[in-house]
Amino acid sequence: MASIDVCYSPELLHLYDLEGKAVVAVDILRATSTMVTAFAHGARDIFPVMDLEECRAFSQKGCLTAAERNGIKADGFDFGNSPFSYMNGAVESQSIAITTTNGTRAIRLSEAAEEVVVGSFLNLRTVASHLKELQIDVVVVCAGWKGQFNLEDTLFAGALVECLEKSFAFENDATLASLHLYQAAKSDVFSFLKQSSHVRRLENLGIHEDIQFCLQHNLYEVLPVWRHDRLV
Ligand code: 3SL
Repeated sequence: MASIDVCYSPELLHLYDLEGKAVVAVDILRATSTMVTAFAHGARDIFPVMDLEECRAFSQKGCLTAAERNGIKADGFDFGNSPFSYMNGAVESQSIAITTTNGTRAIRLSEAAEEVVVGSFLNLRTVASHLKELQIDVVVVCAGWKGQFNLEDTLFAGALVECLEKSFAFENDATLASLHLYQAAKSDVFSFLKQSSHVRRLENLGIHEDIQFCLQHNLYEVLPVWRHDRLV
């Protein structure tokens, strides 16, 4: 039986061997939720990059560009990191280059895996079905915040473990803890996260709707997958 494991921060990835495994990269607030939303609204492909200048250069190649640092849209880019910006038809059939504080980093640092998919509550069921079919070992890579643990990505990991618990083995405490945390939170994930650091950070920036939006389960059926140099 294939196994599922949870890595709470990209800084811990050196402890994991990703070879031959599937990674689910997750940044619930908000990068991977936003990418899933962009694909659901017709984006052709997404180039997640780690650096602002590298991202900016994609505009020369005909891409839309998006950048966020510390929750704020960076100057000179087409979009920030709010899922609502990607819903008005602007990304239909477009290529987008995006850089965010933590989420794009989690994706790019997972490239050694056999397959990298982008997960969020918005496409939870689709991710789970795909992994059940794939039947290879899975590592959920939580983006965290600047190397530190965060609650929202861990809750997603627990939700995914709950979906897969009958078909995947799990042995380590990180996986078990994420499952228990999600089971404690799932009746009202929003309230559970009220005190969490990134929810407070976003609320201090006046960002409220994005939080509720990103916590919705199974709104979309898209599955962004890493292919060569981009998500498709
Ligand atoms: O860290 C990230 O990648 C972002 O998702 C953070 S924010 O929600 O845009 O502030």
